[in-house]
Amino acid sequence: MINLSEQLIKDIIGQGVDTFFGVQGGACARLIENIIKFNGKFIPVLNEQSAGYYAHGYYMATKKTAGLIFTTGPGLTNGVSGIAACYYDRVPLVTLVGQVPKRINLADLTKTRMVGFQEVPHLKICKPISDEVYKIKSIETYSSKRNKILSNLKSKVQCIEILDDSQREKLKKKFKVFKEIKKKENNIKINDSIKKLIKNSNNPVILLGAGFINEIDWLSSLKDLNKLNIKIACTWGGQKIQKHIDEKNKNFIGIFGNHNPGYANENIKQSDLIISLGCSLLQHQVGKIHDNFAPLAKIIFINNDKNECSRAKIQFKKRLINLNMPASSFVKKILNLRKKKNKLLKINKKKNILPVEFLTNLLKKSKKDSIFFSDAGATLSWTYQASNNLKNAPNISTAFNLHSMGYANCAAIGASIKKNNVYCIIGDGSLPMNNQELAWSKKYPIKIVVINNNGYGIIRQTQRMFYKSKFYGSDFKNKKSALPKFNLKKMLEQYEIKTKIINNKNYSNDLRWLIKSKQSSALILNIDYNFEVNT
Ligand SMILES: Cc1ncc(C[n+]2csc(CCOP(=O)(O)OP(=O)(O)O)c2C)c(N)n1
Repeated sequence: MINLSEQLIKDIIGQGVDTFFGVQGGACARLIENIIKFNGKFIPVLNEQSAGYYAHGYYMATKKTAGLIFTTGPGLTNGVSGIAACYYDRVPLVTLVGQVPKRINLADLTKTRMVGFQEVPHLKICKPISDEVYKIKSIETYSSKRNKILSNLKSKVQCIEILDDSQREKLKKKFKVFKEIKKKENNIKINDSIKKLIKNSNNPVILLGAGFINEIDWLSSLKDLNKLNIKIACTWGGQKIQKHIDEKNKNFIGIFGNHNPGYANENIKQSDLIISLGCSLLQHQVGKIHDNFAPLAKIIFINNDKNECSRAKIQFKKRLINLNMPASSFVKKILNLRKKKNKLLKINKKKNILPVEFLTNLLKKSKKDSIFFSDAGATLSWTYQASNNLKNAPNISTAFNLHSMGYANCAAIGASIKKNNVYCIIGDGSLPMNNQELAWSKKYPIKIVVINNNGYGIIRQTQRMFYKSKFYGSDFKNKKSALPKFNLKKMLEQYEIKTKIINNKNYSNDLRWLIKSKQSSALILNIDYNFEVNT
């Protein structure tokens, strides 16, 4: 008979979760042995923090859940940011963490800090950043949780702690083959007042978010929405719809949000009805003051998560109607409602600064089906502004909600395990955060663009606005608190990444070189220290 750790891994791999990221350790070595035994893949990352970012990128590129494997104590505590990145973006994930054996797993019981070596309360730490947490301390506990764990693999962020001695427990009888239970279709009715709002509004805008594109049938919903003849904008999390927009489609007005000044935001300001499909309408989308977002509009808020529905109601009060249902069911019920023509606004296009112009060209010229990951700070906003310059830009992902530095190079490598032409766009401030992972870029090639403005550009922008330009800890020259100097080119070349530096606007040859490169390559774009993101 097999033991419990073998059963757990066999079950998870059996459900198609066959790729795991993590770092070795005494309490998880057995789990890793079993991953290999059952033909899964274990990719040993170099710092647990990046494991969740790899899994995030892997999911963004493939829509497949990955697993994380951590040892007790520092293994798990290091891994927290990566788990959080997945949790806040609803990227399904299963984290497996070892724990000391039962007889010394006593810190909780004795109300002391630690009894076993590296005994840390993993589940207490992970509970707020997971949909579900489980302590597996016997065959019985696994047996009672097994259906739930396996049913949730494709949709939830789960953390499973398994005690060292339970991993070794031998099964006395075989588990039954797991069968997934199908969820019931949601059948909420759309009442007449909602239909009337849609029929009679003069200037409606549909907003599509990550929740919309996470639904299986989102492409057919998008086709249906085009028949409605209503303007469509997307959030950063819904950016993937851009690739599916016809060049001639006038209804698509671009990406909206706090860092995306332009056409979509202007239209939303004047709209009298917002139909939000799978968006969260959180601060980075609507700003800090809810009354200022689409001030003239009623809001129909469609979301799969009932807690998000109640939260949005509290924030937008009377003018928001919430419906807890999938976007696709809502779309089916409102087809053929609108005959009115759209009012399209005219606005003057702003001139692009160098990073936005460069990134626009990169997105435009990159090969079809390229996948982009952008990191944090001004670099991220400029990436989205570049994508907003194009009608059908390629897919761009980021750690949308956690916004963690050092995400994009890890996520890009995670995606490169299965896909070609994967790009990482990252600031010079963020590259050092997880640069050790670049060691993997030899096996899993990525194309890197470093936007170099000598430090943390977006932080200096905040410091300029609110702290009288004291750039403590955000550049390399402040006398009282400067960042330590490092050499970007050498950092990249240390990992055998071919690297070129761009100092001016004549970058077209270098851009072509990056797009064509087969092995990992990088361009460092040196830009003005003072460039800002206009909001
Ligand atoms: C892990 C983490 N630490 C700190 C921050 C706060 N933060 C946001 S952007 C940023 C600076 C990013 O600098 P860089 O990557 O060079 O981008 P730039 O703004 O210069 O384009 C900092 C420190 C963060 N988002 N994530």
